[in-house]
Amino acid sequence: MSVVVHSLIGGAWVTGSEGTLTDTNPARPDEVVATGGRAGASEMATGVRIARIAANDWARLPMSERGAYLTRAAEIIETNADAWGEELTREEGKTLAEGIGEVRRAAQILRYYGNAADRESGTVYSSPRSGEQILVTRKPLGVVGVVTPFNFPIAIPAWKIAPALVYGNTVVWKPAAAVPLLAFRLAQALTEAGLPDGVLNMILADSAAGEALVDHPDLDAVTFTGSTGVGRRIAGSAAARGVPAQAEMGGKNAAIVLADADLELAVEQVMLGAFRSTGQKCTATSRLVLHESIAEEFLARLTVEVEELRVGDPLDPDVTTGPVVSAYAQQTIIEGIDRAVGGGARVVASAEAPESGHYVRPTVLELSASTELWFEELFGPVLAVQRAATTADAFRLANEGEFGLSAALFTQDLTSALAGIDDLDVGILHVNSESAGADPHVPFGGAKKSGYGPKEQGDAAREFFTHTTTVYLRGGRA
Ligand code: UN1
Repeated sequence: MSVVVHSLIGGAWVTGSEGTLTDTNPARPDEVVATGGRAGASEMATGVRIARIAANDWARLPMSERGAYLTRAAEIIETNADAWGEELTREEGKTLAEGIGEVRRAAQILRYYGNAADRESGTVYSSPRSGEQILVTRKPLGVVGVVTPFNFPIAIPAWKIAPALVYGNTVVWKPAAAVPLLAFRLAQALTEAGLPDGVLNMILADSAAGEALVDHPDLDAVTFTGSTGVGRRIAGSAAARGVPAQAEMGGKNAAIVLADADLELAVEQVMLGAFRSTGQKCTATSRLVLHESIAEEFLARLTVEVEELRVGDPLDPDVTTGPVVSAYAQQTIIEGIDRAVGGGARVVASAEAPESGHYVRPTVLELSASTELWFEELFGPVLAVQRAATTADAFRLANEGEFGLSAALFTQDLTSALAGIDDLDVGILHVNSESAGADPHVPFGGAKKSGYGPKEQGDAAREFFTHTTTVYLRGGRA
């Protein structure tokens, strides 16, 4: 039951002109989940032109009316959560519970931005002159290019597109080539919600056409989530044209378990952080720093849990861990594990995985020094461990490397928690919970080289998707 998907350009469903797109199931690579036409650079240019035409009327609608489209789309998404969640699982590979959960999360994100008009949308300052007030009002940027990754096929698009739209921008969106079906579903939901033609243009294309989009001279801003290399290139291209860019890139997120931690809780949360979604989250736990006094016991408990992981078809409700997204990802991750083992890493634990399908054995590796696996993001179910003699040492190990997206600190001691808040150089810190997860109303994004430009979500999204006009307002001669 393969679905035919289309791009959305100017309110019309369009079959891309650059050949065929085939969306397969990473658990069963010969199963086709969706097919359609692949678009190219010329469709990107058309999308930008149409988004520009639509921008003026859209920006002039009251924010509450723009938000109402998002709220209606949220209802449509929620109604279809089970069916679309299953489709998500079939094209991306996360478990069915996570697939359905992600679709619901997208609805929640749309609902949050749907209510943006109920929240503060500018600031009033007092003036040093009588008879005057100073207002800071917010205005849309114009046309925004949106480029999204495979690993959250509907939630990440929702958290970029919803704020872009509600703050009055029009959008040209290139979803990841691996997940066209959920992109089509989100575009369908917004279209069925009555979104005016041309406000959202969703173009199914490969990365070459994506480059044509992000380099397009008529975009007013670009927002991207994905690999570090691509993010930096997009940021450079946007900077050269003088337009803002937001890039959410790599992570190598540490869980730090201190001597006094609740080990049962920490093991449970590290398992979730490292292996849910098969480790394919930029916020996944890929490093583990253990205080040496609890390291043996922690690894023994962790090993029991890892060996109980059930890797297989993510539609099977007993399965805990699905495939990775592609044969290429599978090969890259396995090579990363092999290189670490070749370099002396000790295999602490691993789980069985099926032969056919893009599976990787979930693996925990202990390193004796900060070697490649401590720094390189593999984006799979691989956890690198080191031990630390002191809390300060643990924080130092966690801070190594160029990334600083999220961390999880396990301690019951308030002094240590406060020290972690001060010393851990990350954009998101979880104290006694796993490193992944994000609520729509609070800032999301990384420190160091994990993020470029303003953060996402909540008020941070408003910062990125608007510019301000400072108004010195007087009634006339004072
Ligand atoms: C989450 O942790 O639930 O690409 C969200 C990613 C992140 C989103 C993580 N931008 O994995």
